[in-house]
Amino acid sequence: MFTPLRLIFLNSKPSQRDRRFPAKKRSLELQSEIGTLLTVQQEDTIIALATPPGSSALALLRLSGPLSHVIVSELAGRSLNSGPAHYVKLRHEQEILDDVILTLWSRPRSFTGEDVAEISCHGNMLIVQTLIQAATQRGARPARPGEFSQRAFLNGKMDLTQAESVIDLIHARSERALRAARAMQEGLLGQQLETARETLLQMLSHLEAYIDFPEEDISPDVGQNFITQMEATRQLLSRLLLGAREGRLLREGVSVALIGQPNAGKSSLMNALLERDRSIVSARPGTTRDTVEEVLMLEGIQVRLIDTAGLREAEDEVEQLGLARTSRAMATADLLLWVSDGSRVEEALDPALFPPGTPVLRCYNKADLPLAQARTKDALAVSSVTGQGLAELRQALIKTLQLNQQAASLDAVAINARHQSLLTQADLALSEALELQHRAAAPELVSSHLRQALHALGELIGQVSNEDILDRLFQNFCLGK
Ligand SMILES: Nc1nc2c(ncn2[C@@H]2O[C@H](COP(=O)(O)OP(=O)(O)O)[C@@H](O)[C@H]2O)c(=O)[nH]1
Ligand SMILES: [Mg+2]
Repeated sequence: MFTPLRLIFLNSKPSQRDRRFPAKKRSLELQSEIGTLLTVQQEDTIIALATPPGSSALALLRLSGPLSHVIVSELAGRSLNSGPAHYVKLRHEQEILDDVILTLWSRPRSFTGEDVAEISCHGNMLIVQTLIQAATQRGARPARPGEFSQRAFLNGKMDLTQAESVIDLIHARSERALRAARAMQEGLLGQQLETARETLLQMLSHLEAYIDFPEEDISPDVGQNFITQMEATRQLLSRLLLGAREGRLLREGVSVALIGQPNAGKSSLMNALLERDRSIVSARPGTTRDTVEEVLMLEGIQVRLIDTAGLREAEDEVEQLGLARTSRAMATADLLLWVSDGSRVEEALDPALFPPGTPVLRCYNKADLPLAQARTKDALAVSSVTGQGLAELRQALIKTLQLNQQAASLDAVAINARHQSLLTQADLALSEALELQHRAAAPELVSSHLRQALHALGELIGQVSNEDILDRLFQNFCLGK
């Protein structure tokens, strides 16, 4: 649950030091200055289809805003308040639109914190469109993508990290990804950040109290206390940053480019790994001209397999374009899967072609045929035809890409790129504050870095932010969420 700073400060017991210094007063000023919560009253009533478009047994329409109960009451022909689900016939211009189940929530006890109505109708897009039309004629407007979650955030129903987890939850393609999204939804990241913010805010208020009353020197034990608290907070931030790799793996996955001579069996191997025919296989060299991408799930992580054109002198323009794409795929891949035809003596690839630092996994295909070339150590023998060696190849991919490595810390939440960048900013500012405190620098200098750290953390949970950034963030959501 989202805890506004206000509550934290009213609940925290004043310490000895608070009575000696006017830090308490300063801290109240600070939290209103730094932790201003955006409270934008939403006037509009919005409507959107929350289920995927198309024919289905049921479709769910969601309305949020001051008119939502009025609109559904008008369509139902009787006054409805919140309470158990209502089975009603909705009418528009004297005609029955559909018989539906209506569920109503009154503000502030709803997902968005506003009056909400959900219409569960038959899953026909004509019905859905007419219902949306009927609602817009009565004052609602179509919602923008992510607008329901944005309102939930603006009304203090969740912090920004929890709102972001809604997208993760919807797009999770594995149990591992679901678990991570749930942890974020539970507010695991927000709670830890709140702890860090609270510590920093208390330090900052003490420091600024000293600044306002310079006759009181900072005693050495208070200075040492600051150092301990800053170090503890830095440790917390470092632990959270450990979740960046897991977050990137879960959201972006990894990419593997299959490379090698034409006819080595790259396309066949890709199909065999995917267990379906995705890429065109042909005995004629140079068949694969474009890069073909498909996702293979390994350890709950999306592994994007990219089948490339063979690496050889291009004979025509199309093949040349294919080769340019191969180079691009190689440059961005997390791993190169080098496929050779073990049944033929073929020219080895020039390792100078490989981008430095990218791991290369080598395998000899066509192991069902007699071996014609000496295999390098560590290379795997596989056959796309018989399936020999494929299980080992999957294991080698998991191992080389470190897909089964659990997050290094138990409380590391799978953070996203936005979280990572702001956490890094906060950590940097804090390390500078710590350095200054060690040197017993002027409190003004320390406090300015503490402020920067606080600002970054506030932006992370959405306590300090501007509307543009928020709009952009929520636009990545789907409609009806
Ligand atoms: N015997 C045998 N033939 C294979 C195997 N893998 C691919 N081939 C054949 O090798 C030829 C080239 O395969 P393809 O996947 O198109 O190679 P690419 O050019 O590297 O993509 C085709 O005739 C495939 O049927 C294999 O494991 N065993
Ligand atoms: Mg091919």
